[in-house]
Amino acid sequence: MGKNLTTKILESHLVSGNLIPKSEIALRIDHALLQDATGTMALLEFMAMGADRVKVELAAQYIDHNLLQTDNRNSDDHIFLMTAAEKFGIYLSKAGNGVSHQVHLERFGIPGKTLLGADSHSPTAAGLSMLAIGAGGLDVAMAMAGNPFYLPCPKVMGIKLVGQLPPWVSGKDVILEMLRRHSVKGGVGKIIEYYGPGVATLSATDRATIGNMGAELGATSSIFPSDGRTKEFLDSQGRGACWQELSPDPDATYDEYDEIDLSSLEPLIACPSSPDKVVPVRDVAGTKVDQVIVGSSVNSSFRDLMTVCRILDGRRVASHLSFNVNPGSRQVLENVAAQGGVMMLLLAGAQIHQPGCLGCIGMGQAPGTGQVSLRTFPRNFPGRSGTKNDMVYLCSPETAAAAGIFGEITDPRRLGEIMKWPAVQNPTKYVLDDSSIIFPLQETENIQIVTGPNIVPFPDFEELPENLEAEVIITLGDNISTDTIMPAGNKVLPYRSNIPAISQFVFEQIDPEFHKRAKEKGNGVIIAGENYGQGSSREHAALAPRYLGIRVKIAKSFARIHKANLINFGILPLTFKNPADYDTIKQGDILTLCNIRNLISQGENELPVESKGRIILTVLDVSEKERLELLAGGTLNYVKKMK
Ligand code: MIC
Repeated sequence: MGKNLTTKILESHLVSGNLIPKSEIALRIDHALLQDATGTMALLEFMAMGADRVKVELAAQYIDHNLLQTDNRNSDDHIFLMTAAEKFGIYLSKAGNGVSHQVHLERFGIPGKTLLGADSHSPTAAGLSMLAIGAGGLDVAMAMAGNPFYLPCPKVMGIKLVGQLPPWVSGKDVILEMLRRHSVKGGVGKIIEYYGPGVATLSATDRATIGNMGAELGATSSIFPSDGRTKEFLDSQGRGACWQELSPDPDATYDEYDEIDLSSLEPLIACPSSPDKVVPVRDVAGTKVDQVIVGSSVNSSFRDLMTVCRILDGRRVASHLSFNVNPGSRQVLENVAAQGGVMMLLLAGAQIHQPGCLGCIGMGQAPGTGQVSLRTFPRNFPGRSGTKNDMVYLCSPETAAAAGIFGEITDPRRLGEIMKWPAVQNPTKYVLDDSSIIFPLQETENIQIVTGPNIVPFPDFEELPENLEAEVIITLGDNISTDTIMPAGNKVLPYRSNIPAISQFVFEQIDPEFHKRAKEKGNGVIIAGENYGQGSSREHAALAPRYLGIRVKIAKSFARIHKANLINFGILPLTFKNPADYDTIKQGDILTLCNIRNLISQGENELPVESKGRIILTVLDVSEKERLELLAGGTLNYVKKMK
């Protein structure tokens, strides 16, 4: 039986375990990726482990999220990151150099390597055939210190691509089609491998778009073969020597199958406020648009931006809307400029912002009340833009540009009536500029790490008690994202290195009293529905609730990264054995868990929870190692104990 590409890469990096879906495996990690919003905490954790030099082949710290310097806090964090990166042997990409995913693709990505990134969109590196996985900062810190990455072995979902995308349809429409078919939880526990004759029709950057938003399917990762198109991209970056061919065996098999005929796709759009509320653009055509943003975490490559430039060339955006461009990297901006694109955008009335995440993480660019915003971003969870009851749609650069011109949601194929399809290709040789990357030094003994007043030491957590009586602090529905649990945005992000301060914002959008209630009660429980904690990798969505006294979360199911983060900070991630029990628990109920240390250390999978005189059975689906971490009150405690 032939092997798929995922299995080949997993096998070549397997440190322990067997490739049996759901069983725990440990993988050797080649590259580590940190961004500033998660990197400060990850580096504090790295230091708390006593580590002094990164042990992966390459670690890169990007400054791309906290770009607004409204007071000392983001700047303090950035100085900390720069000095810590210098000390520990980490590449540092300065503010303004671009979004981690785009820059990593351009300057560092290597086919066949593994990457662990403290950002859920790390699988953008699928565009270069890397097996890239998003994880909490602590897991990335552990990997940087030389430990393998532990995860439940995923299934492999094979997506056969046939045909070729028609004009005005691009990579974003492929991943939106995946989300339309499989939903925000369709990829949980899976790596999505694209194969088949259609793959060769997609450029590395189109593949990167598809890989990036595999995170929205809940997938562990996504992967494409490494072929001539991969080589073409590496050659254009002056890095052709890194290329190697990688493909599944001709008779490879997959755990699950689906097929997309690229030629049958049409422009798609995700409606407010979930990436899987996907419909054809024509279904919502005519909706007035107030704001358009192209770029950020995804669809910020040269092809994406230059496509928009060519569409806008010689035209003006509708006078009532604001049209924004967030380049993925300085390199993208320089190359777009070299081909005249900047003038096309300026003359069309677009606003050009510095390369970075910006509005994608609510760092500015919030839409006005009741305004419709069309973005090429990866996610549109409620309130993520920074505006209450926001109406954010996700679409391709082509659809964004069409809305810019017509002032309303428009099927971009309508542009064919006024212009020729630009069919933009990535350059065969990019203008290269690494002036904003600080390379690691060998001699680092005299380097002092600067910890400004915004860097607050990591809190101490107690180990798990034998018996726990805890109150239900909140009950929630399905698909609660980490944006709801631990909001981002320019007000909250500067506290990512200050857990006491950031914890005041937990559930702020839906329950501003949550943090006070939780703190008052001492021990707390959160009850939730399916796919709890979908979205970002931010460990603060576990760390801050733990700081507020949350010891247990009982859900119908969990998203992968959030569940791992809960374990890392000693919160029990339990699921209902009988999902109907979810309806019997109300806010304010007192739940009792007896003898839990004993049960967990004995390897028990079912934990009884007493509620109102009744026993509810919950399931603890974790590995042996995770049991020890939970008992210790979290992974850091466990690591210290093992020393
Ligand atoms: C996101 O898109 O939500 C982010 C911002 O990139 C996050 C990381 C974070 O919260 O810092 C992610 O996806 O992991």
